[in-house]
Amino acid sequence: MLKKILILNGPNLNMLGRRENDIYGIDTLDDIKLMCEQEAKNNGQTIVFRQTNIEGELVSWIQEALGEFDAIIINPAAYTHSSIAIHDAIKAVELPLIEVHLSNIYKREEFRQKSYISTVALGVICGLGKTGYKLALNALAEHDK
Ligand code: CA2
Repeated sequence: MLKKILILNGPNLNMLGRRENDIYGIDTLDDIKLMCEQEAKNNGQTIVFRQTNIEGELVSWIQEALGEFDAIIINPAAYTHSSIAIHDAIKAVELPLIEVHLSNIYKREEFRQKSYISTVALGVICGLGKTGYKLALNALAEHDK
């Protein structure tokens, strides 16, 4: 079982619950963090939950996860659709990683329908709101059991 999980969140996710509630729901990122802490506890996992608006910070955190964490859950937000740097970092560390999106990116604008992350992810969850984070933790708890 993959026990130590790093959960990363990209740009503007710190705004959750304040705007665009119709797309992203009413929960704040702190609410999602609390839900993840609860789920991880039930699963016997430990988590570190982070958010940044800076692409390079995500790259550094992914690199630093090597030897520190068993797996990564990431919502790269808008960098999903543009970041070769995040793609390369994920490929380099070879840690199991689940890509999560609150919204169904395939039902939205065409520019959101391309992910640079999916090809280096173990799995992808989108369109299920905050439940996607919970499902990702549960999938990692089951992985390689
Ligand atoms: O559906 C998702 O989780 C996304 O990763 C969210 C990103 C978006 O760029 C991706 O295409 C899909 C945007 C997060 C921004 O969240 C906001 C929340 C409230 C107000 C403004 C932005």
